[in-house]
Amino acid sequence: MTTLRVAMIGHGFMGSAHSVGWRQAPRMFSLPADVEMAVVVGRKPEAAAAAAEQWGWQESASDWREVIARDDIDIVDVVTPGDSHAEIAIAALKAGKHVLCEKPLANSVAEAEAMAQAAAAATGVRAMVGFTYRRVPAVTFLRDLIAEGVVGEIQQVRAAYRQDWLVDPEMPLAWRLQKEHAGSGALGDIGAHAIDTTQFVTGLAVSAVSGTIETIVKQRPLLGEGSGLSGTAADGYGEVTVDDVAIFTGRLANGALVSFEATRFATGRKNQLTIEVSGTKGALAFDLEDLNSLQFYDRTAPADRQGFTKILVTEGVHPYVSAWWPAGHMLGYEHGFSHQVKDLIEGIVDGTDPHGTFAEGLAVQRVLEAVEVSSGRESAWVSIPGATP
Ligand code: 4PW
Repeated sequence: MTTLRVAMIGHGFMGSAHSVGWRQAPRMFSLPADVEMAVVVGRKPEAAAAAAEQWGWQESASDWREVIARDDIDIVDVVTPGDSHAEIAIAALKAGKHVLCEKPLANSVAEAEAMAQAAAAATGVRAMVGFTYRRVPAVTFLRDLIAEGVVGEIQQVRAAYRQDWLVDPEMPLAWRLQKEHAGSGALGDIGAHAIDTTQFVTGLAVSAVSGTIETIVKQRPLLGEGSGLSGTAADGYGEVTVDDVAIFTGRLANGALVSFEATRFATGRKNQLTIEVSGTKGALAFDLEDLNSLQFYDRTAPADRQGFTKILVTEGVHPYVSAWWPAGHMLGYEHGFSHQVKDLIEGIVDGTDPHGTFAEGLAVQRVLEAVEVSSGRESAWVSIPGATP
């Protein structure tokens, strides 16, 4: 059996999540290739060595260019902030490596276009963007049910990603709050998931948007030590240069309307991605805070038996589930990262692109940019006489 050796560039919060995926997938699924966690790369040698030790990477390094040039590396996994995705992913594709890149694909449409072109031009090489929630079994199953026609014609969608980690005005200025590193704020970091999930489960592209983005807390303490979605403050304050909240309307290719919300100010909502798809025959809803289930409403059921019912997506017949525990046992956030690895390895061996292609990442990037363009146009607001502040 072929052995595929992985280099992971970056090792923050997403690096930990990806490491779990690389470690677990070959143990839980029978993959068509062996996978080796070869090297983890980080700018600070000591931190990269600690990450290698913690997650079981064979070695660590500090220069991603040297690692990408190595003949013994087959897959490059990019888990750095968005400002380096394009440079690393394009270099890796040109070097003939398969690439898994965290979302959003890039910090701009221009970068995402260059990445999609590089992926299309790289023959025999797979490129995948890490929209991990596609591979939560309930979300994959939701997509399958819609494709089967259980909701009929889609007439309306509600999609939201809500977190609350920025409600505290003293939460420091992490890289996710700096445009030069993150590209955008709630919009690109979590709104990208809401957009991608909508396009993925409905099979319909978002064709137009109208919306508003806003920064609620405009200055924050400078970051001392930081990791993931938390950090400690250093002296002084700095400018928040991204949005905290994005609220927008989208139109799908079939004409249906979508209400989107992406916010880090939803007090009490810790990490809630929700989607509800309403159609002529029924409706389906998913909530990441209850990720082992779907809600299904069947309009064709007898009138005296109608109402949303809960489907537990924990059985061997559901996507990905049979590889894990006996039926009825729950899965969590981290399993999506293993499912992502499974699909990528199978795609590499089959020579087919797993879903979540760079072209799909580019499609999301175009929607993100359109929301920012729309938000910049004051004409989108119509004032109410007598109510204007
Ligand atoms: O991709 C997203 C992250 O950047 C995640 O899925 C959730 O929001 C958790 O962290 C952020």
